Amino acid sequence: VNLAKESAANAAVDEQIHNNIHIIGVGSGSTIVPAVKRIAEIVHKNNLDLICVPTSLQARELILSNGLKLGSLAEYQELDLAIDGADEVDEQFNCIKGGGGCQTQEKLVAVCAKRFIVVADEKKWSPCLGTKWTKGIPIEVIPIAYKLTKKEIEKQLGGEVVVREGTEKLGPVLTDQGNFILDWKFDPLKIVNWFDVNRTLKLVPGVVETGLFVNMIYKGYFGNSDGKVEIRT
Ligand code: DER
Repeated sequence: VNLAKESAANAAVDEQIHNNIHIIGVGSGSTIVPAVKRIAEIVHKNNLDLICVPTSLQARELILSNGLKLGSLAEYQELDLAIDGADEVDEQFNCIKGGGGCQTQEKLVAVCAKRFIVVADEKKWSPCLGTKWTKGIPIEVIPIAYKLTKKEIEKQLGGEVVVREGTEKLGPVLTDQGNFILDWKFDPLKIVNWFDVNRTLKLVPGVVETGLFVNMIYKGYFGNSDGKVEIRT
């Protein structure tokens, strides 16, 4: 059991899930696992009417295996809440997501939610993006464009772009949408404005979505290894 993740997840769910919440987005990763477990406990105990929209195949499985009602973005475009993990969050609430390669559906669900909240180990809280999460910004690109997007991003923003390779499968990782992922390794000290960086990335032809969640977080729940939770808004 990871007490930091579990305490963050429980604090968020206990505060956010009640009978006025009917449709929620469910994120991806490891911290969302205790969150969904806690949601299921509350839903089953209080017989709440809750529909869960997934952000990945993993989230879909989590929803089903916890006996929760599954919804889709095709049916619901206005969610009451979305809960997800994060790879790094800075003091301006700029956030890197996509460590698990699900940032495209995660961002779609997050923008549909009235409130987007993140649950994470306190270690994800950072003075400057790129100093805690050093694997780069995940960027989903269509497969035929992976070389030209790599070149264009490096030309416009510097740094180094690496295609994310599978571990137990040869070749590039495929996202739930069947695309590739580029990880853009940048110099943290050179970035002035993450909104501008994200806009530049999104305008590169072939880019589908970035793992930069700028100015999207309503509230963050950060758990410590002693089980204490820092809540930040
Ligand atoms: O890949 C993702 O976006 C995940 O949500 C990630 O940001 C958090 O994963 P973790 O809860 O396993 O740290």
